[in-house]
Amino acid sequence: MTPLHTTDPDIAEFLESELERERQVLEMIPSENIVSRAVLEALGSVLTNKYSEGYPTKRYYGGNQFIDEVETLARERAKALFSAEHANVQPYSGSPANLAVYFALVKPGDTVMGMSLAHGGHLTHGHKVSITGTYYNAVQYPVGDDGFIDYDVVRALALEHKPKLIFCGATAYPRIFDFEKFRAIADEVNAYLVADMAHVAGLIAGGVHPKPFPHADVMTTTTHKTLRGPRGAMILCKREDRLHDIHHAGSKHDLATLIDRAIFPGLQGGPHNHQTAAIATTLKEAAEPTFKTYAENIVKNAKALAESLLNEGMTLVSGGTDNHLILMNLRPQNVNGAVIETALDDAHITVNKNSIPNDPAPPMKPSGIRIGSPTLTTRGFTEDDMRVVGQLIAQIIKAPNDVSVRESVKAKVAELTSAHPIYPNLSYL
Ligand code: DSN
Repeated sequence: MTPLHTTDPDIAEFLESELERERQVLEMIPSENIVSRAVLEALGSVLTNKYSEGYPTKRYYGGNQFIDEVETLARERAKALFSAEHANVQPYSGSPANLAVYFALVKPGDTVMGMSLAHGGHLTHGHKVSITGTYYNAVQYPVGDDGFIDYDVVRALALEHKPKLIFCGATAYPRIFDFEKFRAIADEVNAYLVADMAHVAGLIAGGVHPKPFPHADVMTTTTHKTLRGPRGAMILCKREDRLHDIHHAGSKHDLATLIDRAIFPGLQGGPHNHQTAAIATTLKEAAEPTFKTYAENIVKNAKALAESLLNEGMTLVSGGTDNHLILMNLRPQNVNGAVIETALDDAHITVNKNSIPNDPAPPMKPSGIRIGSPTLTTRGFTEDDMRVVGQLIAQIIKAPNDVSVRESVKAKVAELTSAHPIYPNLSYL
């Protein structure tokens, strides 16, 4: 039982450096978070030692009595939290989870529809370089000129192309999804409705974003974003395949079985049991009343940040936010997102460059940045703190090459991070 810092001091050093980096920066990438000590413990556990291909009580390996308990608990907690009839907690991450849904529900060459990556969607919603845009006939819907989903446009595209599967969900969309409207469109063309809620799963769990069920057939989500768990994913679904006679006539499987079989043996081998345990712990934390407060604060903080940026003269896609993220249009400042990402990084504020809808600039030098509130909210930042953060970000945007501005922002960041410390007793050395 030699400790890491003795066995592999190089890696221990890198872990310590990353821990220090996380302590010192304002981490504002909206898809990131800071997990609890309990989640870290479950993730770093002996469960990584075990093979358990299959599902609880139906495994291809012996010795799975405790793994079965862990996975069953994770599934039950997921179902309860998201009002789902069935849960699969084995997807390694979000992209395989989405791929399994395609594999379960449609055939190569079938028409599918999702939000365009360039308008805030995800690669796996049918982008042309993704397997999902290569093996399937993927139709992509945009957002309207106001930055909001235009449900009339989504409907018109659906009626024109008749997709068998419609994805809703996004990675850079600051507004609420209307599942009822999506379902009405899906019903008109007999399509399955899949809600990829990776970004807002924690907001759904905390009651500050509508739930996809009962409108969606399937919900996918990663577990490491607003839900504040380990890297991983889940697929939640209805049990019944309501379109069985139209799309799966002859199959003896219900929807839940189609999904389970798509994950294993369709796409994956042995589940990552340490990840499953950490997901179970995450779901327990997310069911606590304190998590509801956390989710409310994520949205309040994002709104306070948006307000502060607007006061500084910044331009936000859709004019603001209803959730945990802000998509800023930097074109009026005549600077690209890559330059600002680097300048903010140097000032210890971490964001990511991002395309804006109808962006004339290329993806590596896009016209926007994406900023989120989940991590700072975990650290205990208040709305007042977020207003200060908005001013700091604006100072950098207004003078990206000014070294003295950068140094003064960095000093203010150090004050804010010391006022809201993380992992006080953790060390890898
Ligand atoms: N890469 C994730 C994000 O940052 O939004 C989406 O998968």
